[in-house]
Amino acid sequence: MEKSAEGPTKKKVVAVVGGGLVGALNACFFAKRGFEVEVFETREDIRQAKVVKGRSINLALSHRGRQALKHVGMEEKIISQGIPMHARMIHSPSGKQSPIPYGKKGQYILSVDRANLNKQLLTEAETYPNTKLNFDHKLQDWSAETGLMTFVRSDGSKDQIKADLIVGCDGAFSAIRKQFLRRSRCNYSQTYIPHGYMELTMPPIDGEFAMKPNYLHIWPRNTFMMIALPNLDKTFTCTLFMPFDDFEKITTGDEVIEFFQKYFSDTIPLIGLDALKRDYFRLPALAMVSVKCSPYHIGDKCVLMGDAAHAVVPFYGQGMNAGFEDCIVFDEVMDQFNEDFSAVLPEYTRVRVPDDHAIADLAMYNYIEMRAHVNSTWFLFRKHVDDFLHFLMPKTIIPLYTMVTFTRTRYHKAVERWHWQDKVINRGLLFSATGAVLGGSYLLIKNPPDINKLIIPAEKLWNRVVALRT
Ligand code: FAD
Ligand code: EGU
Repeated sequence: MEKSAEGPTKKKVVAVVGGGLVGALNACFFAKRGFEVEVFETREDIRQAKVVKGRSINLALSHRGRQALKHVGMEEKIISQGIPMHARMIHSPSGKQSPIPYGKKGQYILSVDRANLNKQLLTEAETYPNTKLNFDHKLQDWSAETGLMTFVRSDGSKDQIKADLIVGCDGAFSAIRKQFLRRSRCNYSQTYIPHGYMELTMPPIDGEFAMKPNYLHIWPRNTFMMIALPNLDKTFTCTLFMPFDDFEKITTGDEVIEFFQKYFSDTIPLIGLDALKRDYFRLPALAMVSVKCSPYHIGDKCVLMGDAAHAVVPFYGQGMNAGFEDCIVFDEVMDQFNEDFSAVLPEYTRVRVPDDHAIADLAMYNYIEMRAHVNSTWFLFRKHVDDFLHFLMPKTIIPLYTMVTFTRTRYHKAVERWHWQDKVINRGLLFSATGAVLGGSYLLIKNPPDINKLIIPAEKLWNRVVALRT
């Protein structure tokens, strides 16, 4: 099929490469504008497939992602199948659980099922008569000069297709992006972090959630960390983050139990001894990569969005949210420049690169901070300090995660403001010791400490305050 030969009266053809979360959503955005949309996806139709393999079973959906869904009329449908998480639940090594709300009532994030979200978006894209989904189409190569794309199918056959615009939504290992790297003045960097992740399922107990459902459960243990998000079937998906070296050190079922006994003992009866011994070895730990590039476009022919443009480490829960926001930003620029690709594409790069790079940096920063010194005491302490400062100066100090998670403040502006707030806080610390006294009292009222345990931890905390301020 030769799509560009369909004559001048036809609406332009947009090829969306990748039918993952961002590709499927983008198909809706372009279809809504009336383009002829062709989606090309390597995998078979996941709505028909029996087992859907792939990473991360559920995801945290927040404001930016929701706004994008709203643009295509999908917000209500998706949130009705998500589980609200109003707070984090911090699990200490002793098994003590402490909730920390995300914000005021009504400020919550949602745990959504990746496969279900992807299926719903594909089905929505298909409701537009001007959209066609092509599964079992793996992009092998394309030409930046002619825009000709070559797809291979599982039977070995090939398809060659042209489009007016190619939208690369083919994920962190994007085949579309490969052509960008061969061009002059294209920047690219990729970093694998030393940590891997492994997903474990916590089944329901007597037909009910094994832990409180409306929380993002966190076990912060410096270099090790576990996170659990609830699913509609009353299971939790627990994600264990740990350096690959440590994953490899554990080689027997007994060693798994020993390790969990030491760091996550409260979860052993909930996941189940036998399940734990078995599931730990079912799949190897998976890698996490951070990718940055710029520009995001080639001429008026091709543009990258989602992980293809910016894979971020998951330590801010923003990868999908940022990719969904890419779609809104592109849509806004399309309005501004009357769908003239030769103007829209450079402008999209200009406005979006600084923001995507900012969230990539923030996620990496949080990864480094968490593994360096975030145990459960520190996590609780930091969040209470942030909340207290916000409580003291609600207009001046807004926690970073609030700007990132609950607003559409441009990511790079959120970072700028965060640095500025830090300066204000430092000045406050310098000129008034009362702040510290008030902060201390606030913490004491919120968490009456065990006096016997207070003396040494207080000193440790102070060392960390010093470390943080330098
Ligand atoms: P993908 O989801 O990777 O989709 C790419 C699609 O392109 C796939 O369907 C693939 O089959 C297809 N494809 C690939 N190559 C080709 C080709 N050559 N030809 C045709 N098709 C191709 N984000 C959040 O917002 N919140 C979270 O809580 C969160 N948690 C995460 C936890 C973990 C452990 C990880 C690893 C990530 C997490 N993320 C989270 C990030 C999120 O998963 C990604 O940002 C998101 O999936 C990106 O979507 P995408 O459509 O750009 O890429
Ligand atoms: C990691 C893996 C807590 C899902 C960052 C918070 C994440 C998620 C946090 C994963 C953390 C870390 C934030 C949200 C969210 C917190 C956030 C991280 C969802 C700063 C499925 N992170 N995640 N920050 O504040 O803003 O609760 O796999 F442990 S949601 Cl690492 Cl808000």
